Amino acid sequence: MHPIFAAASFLLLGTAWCFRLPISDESDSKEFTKEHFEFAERYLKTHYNLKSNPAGILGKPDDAFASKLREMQAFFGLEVTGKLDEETYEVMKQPRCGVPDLPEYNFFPGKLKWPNNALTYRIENYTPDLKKIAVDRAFRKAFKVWSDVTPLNITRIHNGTADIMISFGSREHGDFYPFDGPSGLLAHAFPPGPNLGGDAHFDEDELWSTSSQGYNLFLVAAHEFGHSLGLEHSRDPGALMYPVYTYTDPREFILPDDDVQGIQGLYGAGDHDPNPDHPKTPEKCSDNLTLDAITELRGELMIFKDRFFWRMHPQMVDAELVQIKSFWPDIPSKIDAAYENPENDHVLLFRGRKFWALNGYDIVEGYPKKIYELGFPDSIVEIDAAVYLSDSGKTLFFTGDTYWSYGEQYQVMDNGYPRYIEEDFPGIGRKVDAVYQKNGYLYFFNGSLQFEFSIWSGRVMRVMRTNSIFYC
Ligand SMILES: [Ca+2]
Ligand SMILES: [Ca+2]
Ligand SMILES: [Ca+2]
Ligand SMILES: [Zn+2]
Ligand SMILES: [Zn+2]
Repeated sequence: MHPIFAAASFLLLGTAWCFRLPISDESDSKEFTKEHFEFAERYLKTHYNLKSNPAGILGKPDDAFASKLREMQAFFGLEVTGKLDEETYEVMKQPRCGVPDLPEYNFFPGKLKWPNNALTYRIENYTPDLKKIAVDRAFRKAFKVWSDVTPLNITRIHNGTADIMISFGSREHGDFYPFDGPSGLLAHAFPPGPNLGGDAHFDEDELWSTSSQGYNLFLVAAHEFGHSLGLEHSRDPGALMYPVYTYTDPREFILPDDDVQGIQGLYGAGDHDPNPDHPKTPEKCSDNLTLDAITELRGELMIFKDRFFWRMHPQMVDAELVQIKSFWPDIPSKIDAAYENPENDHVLLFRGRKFWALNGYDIVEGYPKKIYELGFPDSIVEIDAAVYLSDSGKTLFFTGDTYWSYGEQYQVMDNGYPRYIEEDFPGIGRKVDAVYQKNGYLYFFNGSLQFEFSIWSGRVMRVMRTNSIFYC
């Protein structure tokens, strides 16, 4: 039935992200080869039930291909064109679960659930990548993710047939849904039912880990067990049941709200939830929207909020929401402030006392650094917002009700700072959540309001809602 997390080892090397780089218009005109189309065709066959064979007609895919491509683009919130483009191709390349994204194409259609709340699982074999005890722990913790929020009682047995039989296998492993070697498909699980129903299979050709190396067994298992219990894929990029693999520190993992709603829709709530604070995915058009940080990156806007950021390309109306960790597994999952210095093509991201420099999507060597290296006194423990002014070569840092000016050329904090925000930027309030510069204006965000401040005339020209940045 359902297949898999498709992993791509080249993603781990970081090279795959070159597809995501808005470096120049060159990337838009990239020629797709026969191989690209064949890859896209295989992807649509596996996950969108594409039946025909369009790849032979290079550059002129047939209607079935285009229509499946549109379904896929809609699922991932991409621009729906029915054409293979960079954005679409890069999403296809991401490591993911191979279970089809559209429930109507699942092997067992309809809402499936276990008829009673007492379930069993059995671990049939082990991966050589981890100690047995680490595998046992990962699976136990992965079931607990679901049993914590439902009345489900899931216990392990060591003999006989369990409802959920768990195994590692490579290539053809006995269910007509073969794995594909390293990368590609990672794992798959069957929805509730007899025999294969509920069973979860993990591709032994992946490197399984308890860390951010390779693929984290707990995270993949928690996702697969969601299928074992009856959940389908979610379109919410913050959900565990989103089909694409994203690393999260397992120690910090709390089941997202979208998944809680899904599983409780099948089994109801339990009576003791140890972590009732389930993270919600931000909604860009919410009237109460507030932001963490904003920066440009080579002409694209990156708008940070909680563990996500929106990417906004100037030519596209729809912003794409992605998890910070899916780009940089090693930086914190929340950002305080961010700015771009186009002179050295670096984007700086701040969290607490530390900051990171990015060149494109790569973290520059030697980072993170401490903010004190920029000249801040010990009393400053975080930066609220930052913006680089190209005319003066200064970066402004906002902390509480004051701001600082930093000369990028000589890398020193300017004398006479900090100064009060209110005195030099009248009308924007006493603090700044996020700021960026465009066409001679500074756009300050404070709570649910956005202030357009003219640098030239030194005053607020317009006040808008924060969510207007998304054309809501
Ligand atoms: Ca079974
Ligand atoms: Ca694989
Ligand atoms: Ca901020
Ligand atoms: Zn899945
Ligand atoms: Zn299988």
